[in-house]
Amino acid sequence: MDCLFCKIVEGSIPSNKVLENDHVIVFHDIQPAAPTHVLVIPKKHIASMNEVTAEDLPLIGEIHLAAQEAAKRLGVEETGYRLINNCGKDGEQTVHHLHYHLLGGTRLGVLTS
Ligand code: U5P
Repeated sequence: MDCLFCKIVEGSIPSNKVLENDHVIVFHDIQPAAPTHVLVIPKKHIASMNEVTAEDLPLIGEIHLAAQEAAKRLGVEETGYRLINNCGKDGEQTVHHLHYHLLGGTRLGVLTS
C-alpha cells in the first residue's frame, strides 16, 4: 500500500521516534508547528477518523495512553498540550493514515476555526 505513514511504521522511511509499542508510534513532525510537535499514529492503517470502527476502540485508547506518555517524555505534561486530528478536505488532512498532532511547548492560543 502506498501510504507514507505505513512506510514509517515498517521502517522503510526513517522517523525520529519518541516512543513505539505494539500498537502505536509517536514521532517528530518534519515541519513542526510548535516547539513540541509530534504525531501519534496507530500501526494499523486506518485512512481517517471516518474509518474508525467499534473494533478499533481499544486502539484509540492506546493512542491516548501513548500521547500521555509522549507528553511526559517531551516535558509538556505539566505545562499542557493539544491533541488534534485533521479529517478530510475541510479538516486539511494531507496524509491519509489516522494521526493525531500533539502540540505544546508554548501557549497555543484559543482555537478560532
Ligand atoms: N509529515 C511528517 N513526515 C512526512 C510527511 C508529513 O511528519 O514524511 C507531517 C506533516 O508535516 C504534517 C503531517 O504536519 O505529517 C500531516 O498532517 P495532516 O495535515 O494530514 O493532519
